[in-house]
Amino acid sequence: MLVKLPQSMTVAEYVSAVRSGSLFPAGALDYSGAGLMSPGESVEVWVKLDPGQCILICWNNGHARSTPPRPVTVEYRISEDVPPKEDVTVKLIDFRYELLGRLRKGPQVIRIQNVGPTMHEMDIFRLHEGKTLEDVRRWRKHDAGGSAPADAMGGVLDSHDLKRVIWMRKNFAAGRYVLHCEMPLVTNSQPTNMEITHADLGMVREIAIEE
Ligand SMILES: [Cu+2]
Repeated sequence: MLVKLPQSMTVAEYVSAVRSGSLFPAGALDYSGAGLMSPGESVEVWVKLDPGQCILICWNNGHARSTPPRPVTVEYRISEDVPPKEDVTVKLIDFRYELLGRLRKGPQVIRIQNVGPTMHEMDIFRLHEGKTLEDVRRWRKHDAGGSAPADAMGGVLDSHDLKRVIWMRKNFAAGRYVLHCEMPLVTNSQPTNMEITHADLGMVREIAIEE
Protein backbone atom coordinates (compact mmCIF):
# COMPACT_ATOMS: atom_id res chain seq x y z
CA MET A 1 0.00 0.00 0.00
CA LEU A 2 1.05 3.57 -0.67
CA VAL A 3 0.43 5.93 2.25
CA LYS A 4 1.04 9.68 2.09
CA LEU A 5 2.37 11.14 5.32
CA PRO A 6 1.42 14.63 6.50
CA GLN A 7 4.38 17.08 6.54
CA SER A 8 4.42 16.97 10.33
CA MET A 9 4.85 13.17 10.48
CA THR A 10 8.07 11.17 10.07
CA VAL A 11 8.17 7.56 8.88
CA ALA A 12 9.26 6.56 12.41
CA GLU A 13 6.22 8.29 13.92
CA TYR A 14 3.90 6.48 11.50
CA VAL A 15 5.49 3.12 12.35
CA SER A 16 5.24 3.89 16.06
CA ALA A 17 1.50 4.59 15.72
CA VAL A 18 1.08 1.32 13.80
CA ARG A 19 3.01 -0.59 16.45
CA SER A 20 0.65 0.74 19.10
CA GLY A 21 -2.27 -0.72 17.17
CA SER A 22 -3.47 2.01 14.79
CA LEU A 23 -4.27 0.93 11.22
CA PHE A 24 -4.99 4.53 10.17
CA PRO A 25 -2.57 6.87 11.98
CA ALA A 26 -4.15 10.35 12.17
CA GLY A 27 -3.32 12.60 9.20
CA ALA A 28 -1.79 9.88 7.01
CA LEU A 29 -3.69 9.10 3.82
CA ASP A 30 -4.00 5.68 2.20
CA TYR A 31 -3.42 5.88 -1.57
CA SER A 32 -4.28 2.32 -2.55
CA GLY A 33 -1.70 0.04 -4.17
CA ALA A 34 -1.48 -3.59 -5.21
CA GLY A 35 -3.49 -6.07 -3.13
CA LEU A 36 -2.33 -9.25 -1.46
CA MET A 37 -0.10 -11.44 -3.65
CA SER A 38 1.19 -14.99 -3.25
CA PRO A 39 4.90 -15.54 -4.04
CA GLY A 40 5.49 -15.47 -7.82
CA GLU A 41 2.42 -13.39 -8.63
CA SER A 42 2.45 -9.91 -10.14
CA VAL A 43 -0.11 -7.25 -10.98
CA GLU A 44 -0.01 -3.81 -12.62
CA VAL A 45 -1.85 -0.95 -10.92
CA TRP A 46 -2.53 2.65 -12.02
CA VAL A 47 -3.28 5.15 -9.27
CA LYS A 48 -3.00 8.94 -9.22
CA LEU A 49 -0.59 10.17 -6.53
CA ASP A 50 0.01 13.61 -5.07
CA PRO A 51 3.45 15.13 -4.46
CA GLY A 52 4.94 14.59 -1.03
CA GLN A 53 6.38 11.95 1.26
CA CYS A 54 4.88 8.50 0.84
CA ILE A 55 5.72 5.08 2.17
CA LEU A 56 5.21 1.61 0.74
CA ILE A 57 3.92 -0.72 3.43
CA CYS A 58 2.57 -4.29 3.63
CA TRP A 59 -0.29 -4.97 6.06
CA ASN A 60 -0.41 -8.74 5.74
CA ASN A 61 0.17 -10.93 8.77
CA GLY A 62 1.87 -8.35 11.01
CA HIS A 63 4.38 -7.17 8.36
CA ALA A 64 3.46 -3.52 8.99
CA ARG A 65 4.88 -3.94 12.49
CA SER A 66 7.80 -6.23 11.70
CA THR A 67 9.14 -4.80 8.41
CA PRO A 68 10.18 -1.14 8.06
CA PRO A 69 8.15 0.60 5.32
CA ARG A 70 9.97 1.89 2.24
CA PRO A 71 9.96 5.73 2.00
CA VAL A 72 9.04 7.04 -1.48
CA THR A 73 9.14 10.70 -2.48
CA VAL A 74 6.48 11.64 -5.02
CA GLU A 75 7.43 14.62 -7.20
CA TYR A 76 5.04 16.82 -9.10
CA ARG A 77 5.00 16.10 -12.81
CA ILE A 78 2.51 16.62 -15.59
CA SER A 79 1.87 13.11 -16.81
CA GLU A 80 0.67 12.14 -20.25
CA ASP A 81 0.01 8.60 -19.10
CA VAL A 82 -3.51 7.47 -19.83
CA PRO A 83 -4.81 4.37 -18.07
CA PRO A 84 -5.68 1.50 -20.43
CA LYS A 85 -9.26 1.00 -21.59
CA GLU A 86 -11.01 -1.30 -19.17
CA ASP A 87 -12.53 -4.69 -19.96
CA VAL A 88 -14.56 -4.70 -16.76
CA THR A 89 -15.57 -2.12 -14.15
CA VAL A 90 -15.96 -3.18 -10.53
CA LYS A 91 -17.98 -0.96 -8.23
CA LEU A 92 -17.17 -1.16 -4.52
CA ILE A 93 -20.32 -0.55 -2.53
CA ASP A 94 -21.19 -0.98 1.19
CA PHE A 95 -20.90 -4.03 1.39
CA ARG A 96 -20.74 -5.77 -1.98
CA TYR A 97 -19.01 -5.92 -5.38
CA GLU A 98 -20.89 -5.02 -8.53
CA LEU A 99 -19.34 -6.07 -11.86
CA LEU A 100 -20.09 -4.27 -15.11
CA GLY A 101 -18.94 -6.66 -17.82
CA ARG A 102 -17.51 -10.13 -17.56
CA LEU A 103 -13.97 -11.16 -16.65
CA ARG A 104 -12.40 -13.39 -19.27
CA LYS A 105 -9.35 -15.60 -19.55
CA GLY A 106 -6.15 -13.76 -20.54
CA PRO A 107 -4.95 -10.20 -19.88
CA GLN A 108 -7.76 -8.10 -18.41
CA VAL A 109 -7.92 -4.46 -17.37
CA ILE A 110 -10.21 -3.78 -14.43
CA ARG A 111 -11.35 -0.28 -13.51
CA ILE A 112 -12.18 -0.06 -9.82
CA GLN A 113 -14.53 2.63 -8.62
CA ASN A 114 -15.64 3.15 -5.03
CA VAL A 115 -19.30 4.11 -4.73
CA GLY A 116 -18.92 4.15 -0.93
CA PRO A 117 -20.00 5.51 1.39
CA THR A 118 -16.97 3.97 3.13
CA MET A 119 -13.46 2.92 2.05
CA HIS A 120 -13.11 -0.48 0.42
CA GLU A 121 -10.53 -2.74 -1.12
CA MET A 122 -10.54 -5.78 -3.37
CA ASP A 123 -8.15 -8.66 -2.91
CA ILE A 124 -8.49 -11.35 -5.58
CA PHE A 125 -7.98 -15.01 -4.69
CA ARG A 126 -7.94 -17.98 -7.05
CA LEU A 127 -9.57 -20.93 -5.30
CA HIS A 128 -7.71 -24.20 -5.05
CA GLU A 129 -9.54 -27.32 -6.26
CA GLY A 130 -12.42 -28.19 -3.92
CA LYS A 131 -12.10 -25.03 -1.82
CA THR A 132 -14.89 -22.52 -1.30
CA LEU A 133 -15.50 -18.84 -0.67
CA GLU A 134 -16.21 -19.71 2.96
CA ASP A 135 -12.78 -21.39 3.26
CA VAL A 136 -11.13 -18.15 2.09
CA ARG A 137 -13.18 -16.02 4.44
CA ARG A 138 -12.34 -18.22 7.42
CA TRP A 139 -8.64 -18.46 6.47
CA ARG A 140 -8.23 -14.68 6.19
CA LYS A 141 -10.13 -14.09 9.40
CA HIS A 142 -8.58 -16.69 11.67
CA ASP A 143 -5.55 -18.37 10.16
CA ALA A 144 -3.67 -16.13 7.71
CA GLY A 145 -0.44 -18.07 8.26
CA GLY A 146 -1.96 -21.54 7.84
CA SER A 147 -2.48 -23.73 4.79
CA ALA A 148 -4.04 -21.51 2.13
CA PRO A 149 -7.26 -22.54 0.31
CA ALA A 150 -6.43 -20.13 -2.54
CA ASP A 151 -3.64 -18.15 -4.21
CA ALA A 152 -3.62 -14.38 -3.75
CA MET A 153 -3.58 -12.73 -7.19
CA GLY A 154 -3.24 -9.06 -6.27
CA GLY A 155 -6.05 -6.57 -6.41
CA VAL A 156 -6.34 -3.01 -5.14
CA LEU A 157 -6.21 -1.58 -1.65
CA ASP A 158 -8.18 1.18 0.04
CA SER A 159 -7.87 4.89 -0.57
CA HIS A 160 -8.97 7.71 1.75
CA ASP A 161 -10.07 9.66 -1.33
CA LEU A 162 -13.17 7.71 -2.33
CA LYS A 163 -13.25 9.48 -5.73
CA ARG A 164 -9.86 8.08 -6.71
CA VAL A 165 -10.39 5.58 -9.52
CA ILE A 166 -7.82 2.78 -9.78
CA TRP A 167 -6.99 0.50 -12.67
CA MET A 168 -5.33 -2.89 -12.58
CA ARG A 169 -4.12 -5.27 -15.30
CA LYS A 170 -3.63 -8.96 -14.70
CA ASN A 171 -3.38 -12.13 -16.76
CA PHE A 172 -6.15 -14.46 -15.60
CA ALA A 173 -6.33 -18.22 -16.06
CA ALA A 174 -9.68 -19.99 -16.13
CA GLY A 175 -10.88 -20.90 -12.66
CA ARG A 176 -12.92 -19.87 -9.65
CA TYR A 177 -11.99 -16.61 -7.95
CA VAL A 178 -13.01 -14.78 -4.82
CA LEU A 179 -13.17 -10.99 -4.38
CA HIS A 180 -12.64 -10.13 -0.71
CA CYS A 181 -12.74 -6.86 1.26
CA GLU A 182 -10.71 -6.94 4.43
CA MET A 183 -11.41 -3.37 5.55
CA PRO A 184 -12.22 -3.11 9.25
CA LEU A 185 -15.66 -1.70 10.01
CA VAL A 186 -14.04 0.97 12.20
CA THR A 187 -11.49 3.14 10.35
CA ASN A 188 -10.56 5.85 12.83
CA SER A 189 -7.02 6.27 14.19
CA GLN A 190 -7.70 4.34 17.39
CA PRO A 191 -6.08 0.93 17.90
CA THR A 192 -8.23 -1.85 16.50
CA ASN A 193 -8.00 -5.61 16.36
CA MET A 194 -10.33 -5.80 13.37
CA GLU A 195 -13.18 -7.54 15.18
CA ILE A 196 -15.49 -6.96 12.24
CA THR A 197 -14.34 -6.67 8.61
CA HIS A 198 -16.35 -5.94 5.48
CA ALA A 199 -15.95 -9.60 4.49
CA ASP A 200 -17.84 -10.48 7.69
CA LEU A 201 -20.62 -8.17 6.51
CA GLY A 202 -20.90 -9.99 3.20
CA MET A 203 -18.36 -8.11 1.06
CA VAL A 204 -16.97 -11.27 -0.47
CA ARG A 205 -17.99 -12.66 -3.86
CA GLU A 206 -17.15 -15.69 -5.98
CA ILE A 207 -16.72 -15.30 -9.74
CA ALA A 208 -15.87 -17.82 -12.44
CA ILE A 209 -13.57 -17.27 -15.41
CA GLU A 210 -14.38 -19.69 -18.17
CA GLU A 211 -11.97 -21.77 -20.26
CU1 LIG B 1 -15.30 -3.02 1.86
